[in-house]
Formats: sequence, C-alpha cells, structure tokens
Amino acid sequence: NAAPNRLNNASAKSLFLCGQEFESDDYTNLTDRIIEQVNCGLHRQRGHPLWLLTNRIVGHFNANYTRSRSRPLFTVVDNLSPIVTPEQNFDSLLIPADHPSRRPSDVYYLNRGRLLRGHTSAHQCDLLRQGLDAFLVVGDVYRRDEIDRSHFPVFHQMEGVRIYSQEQLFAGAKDSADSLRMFDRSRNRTDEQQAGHSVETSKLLEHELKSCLEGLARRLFGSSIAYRWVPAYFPFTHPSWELEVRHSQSDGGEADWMEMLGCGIVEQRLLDGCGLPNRTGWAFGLGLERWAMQLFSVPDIRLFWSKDPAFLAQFAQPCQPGADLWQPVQYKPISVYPPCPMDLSFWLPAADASFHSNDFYDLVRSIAGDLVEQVSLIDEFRHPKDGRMSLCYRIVYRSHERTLTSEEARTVHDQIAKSAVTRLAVQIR
Ligand code: FA5
Ligand code: MG
Repeated sequence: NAAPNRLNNASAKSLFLCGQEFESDDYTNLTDRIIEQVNCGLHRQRGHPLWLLTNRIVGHFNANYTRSRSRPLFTVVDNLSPIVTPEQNFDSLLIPADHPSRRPSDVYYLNRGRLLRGHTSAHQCDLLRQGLDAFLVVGDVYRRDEIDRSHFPVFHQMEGVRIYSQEQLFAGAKDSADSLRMFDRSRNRTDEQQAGHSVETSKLLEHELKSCLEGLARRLFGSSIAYRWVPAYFPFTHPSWELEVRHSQSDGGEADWMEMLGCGIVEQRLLDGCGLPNRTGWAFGLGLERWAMQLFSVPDIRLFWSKDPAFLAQFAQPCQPGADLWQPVQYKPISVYPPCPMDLSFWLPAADASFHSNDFYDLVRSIAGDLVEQVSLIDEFRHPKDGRMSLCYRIVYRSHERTLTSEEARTVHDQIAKSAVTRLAVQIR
C-alpha cells in the first residue's frame, strides 16, 4: 500500500502508518518526524553503510555456523513490521507491568494496543513459537531517548537467538556427552546461573555466547580490538552482559568505551512460555549504528540519515554486486562545520512531576530536526521560597551540510522556547 504515513491533523483521531489506519487515544505520542521515518529500513538499502554492515555480519555467521551440507544455521529475518503489541514488546519478554521502559515517556505508542518496537527482542517469542532454533532479526527500532552523537530516536538492531537440545548442547563434549545433563533441579538461582540449570549448561552457554560475539567483533574490527564484558540486567535473560569496545574519538579526545550490545542466557520461563521447556539458549541484541560507527569511523549517528551523495559514495564500492564486501572503508569527513550552542532556562509547571525530559527532547527534535546535535541538562534549581523547579538545557545546533549562522540557530531556538511554553506549560526565565 502506497498511502503515506501521516497524522491526520493536529487533533488527529487516527493516524496512517504502513498503509493501515490506527485510532489514537491518550497513549498516542508519535511525532510527524518519527512517522516519516517508520519502515525506513536503511539495512535493506544496498549501498548504505548499514546494508554493508548487515551483510558482513550475516556473511560471518553463514561462514562459521552451518547445518549439514553447509546450509546456514541462522535464519535471517529482516522484514517484520515495526508495529507491534505491548504483548510482543514487553509481556512476552517478562518485562513487569510497572517497568519504566513501558511508559509513554520512553516509547512511541500508536495507541494503547500498538507501539513501534523498542527493540528487535519483540520478535523472539513469535519466531521461537514458529519453530526456529537459530535466527537473526534485523530491523528499525524506536525510542524516546537522550540526544547525543551515539543516540538517535530511530536506529537499527540485530537480534541473535540460538537454542539447544541437550544433545546439541553437549555435542562437542565427546566422551562425557552421555553423562552430562542440561537440567539439575537442585540448583538455585545465583548471579552466575538460573535455577534448574546444571553447572555445565551455565558454563557452556556463556562460553558459546561470548565466543560467538567475540569472534564477530574480531572478524569485523580486527584481532587487536580492545573489548570488555560488563554485567548487565534484562528481564528476559539471566545472567546478562553488555559488550563494550574501546572507541577512540576522531576529534583527538580521550579514548572511551562504547556499549555495543546486550546479551544473556534466555530465561527458562520465557522458553517454557514458548512451549520449549527442554531447550536452553542464548540471545543478543546489537545496535547496528554503533557497530558501523566503530567500523567505518563515522563520528555522529545522524550521518546515517544523510542523503548527501558524497557520504553514500564512500560506501559504494564494496556494495557493488560481485565486489569484495570486506574491502576496507574508512569514512572521511566531507567537511566540518562549527557547532552553535545556546542555553534555555525555564520554570516547570507547579506540578513538576508532569514534566518529562523526553517530552522536551522530542519537542526539540520535532522543531530543530537534524540541526540539533546534543541537548544536555546543565543546571537544576529549586526556588527556596515557592518551591518551583527551574531547569537549564544547553542545546548544541550544528549542521552536517553547511555552516549555521547564529541568526538561523537563534530562530530555531526561539521557536523551541515558544512551543515549550504552549506544549509543556513551562515559563521561560
Ligand atoms: C536491548 O535493546 C535488548 N533488547 C538487548 C538484548 C537482546 C539483551 C537479547 C539480551 C538479549 P539495549 O537497550 O541495551 O538492550 O540496546 C541494545 C543496543 O542497542 C545497545 O547496546 C546499543 O548498541 C544500541 N542502542 C541503544 N539505544 C540506542 C540509541 N538511542 N541509538 C543508537 N543505538 C542504541
Ligand atoms: Mg543497554
């Protein structure tokens, strides 16, 4: 269906997305800018750096994980609709009813019954129920999040899931395979393992998961890549980790660690719920933009949205049919334009609990679009007498296509101030 995505009008009762009409309600919080980007699917556009990265990752998995007669082990799914139910995005993943990630301040709802997936994990249970035992899901995901060089409200993830039967898990342990058991009901949950998993299961799954991801990182970034595992928490895996890699900023700043993915051992309760009580497995979700930034030395996540032929041309060569996907590509900045920082201070409405910083970020984003590079809270202050709260945000404007004049930035900044007053009921200081 070719009908464009749109909000019907300012007081929209319904919205059109991916050729379908959705009634709006008190949860509806999609902005026009996000609606324009729904189903963008940069990973499916041959020639785009995310296409190149996706194809390298899939190529690596297909070369290293096979079934009999060298058929790929992992099924690749890259065309699922980003419109999902709260059941898919949250409940099926054991995310508690009061979890902050469900709040309209954190995700984009079409209405109470539909939202834009906040992660590719939303498809885990459906695919497991369909009988897949090893799969990669690639897709665009949507989050109301902070604004900086490595966060964008629309980005792309790749999910990987692999589950094992007892025979498959211990297939490598030749002599002792028969005596090893996947489950040991006497074992309790600890920081290191789930209740009911045998010691061998916990150790093997962790090893398989980490070596899979370390292998991927080395194949993509080279064997000298510096990385570290950081313990993490997800409701749908235990134990869980994040992988960080050393990231040297292109502006000569200090080396930094960048979070590249989350992963862990799939909660047994989730597998039970999918009708798979005698399987165990692991899952990961990686941020494709983060990997592409590291791999191609792209300094800012907004560049992936650039339609500038000078940007895309830098990735064209290895994307040609028949070309070597792995030939090195290093992004060379087309040019660097100066940043233009401006501060905005305001008093919050008397009931300041109704103010969410993500509402402000969305407002900034919907007015300034890609001209906004970063928004940071630089000061907070409560009036000693009347108890009102005052916030000061620094907004950095910068274009990747031209030098912004300070008048231009000022005009945008003034619009933001004005609409913060009308839409968020704040009072400019
Ligand atoms: C998740 O989304 C989990 N679903 C990952 C997972 C899957 C865990 C399976 C366990 C098992 P997280 O919110 O940390 O986790 O996001 C995963 C990755 O997406 C991050 O490590 C980062 O690389 C990337 N990412 C997160 N937020 C953004 C953003 N706003 N912009 C760009 N990339 C982001
Ligand atoms: Mg994380």
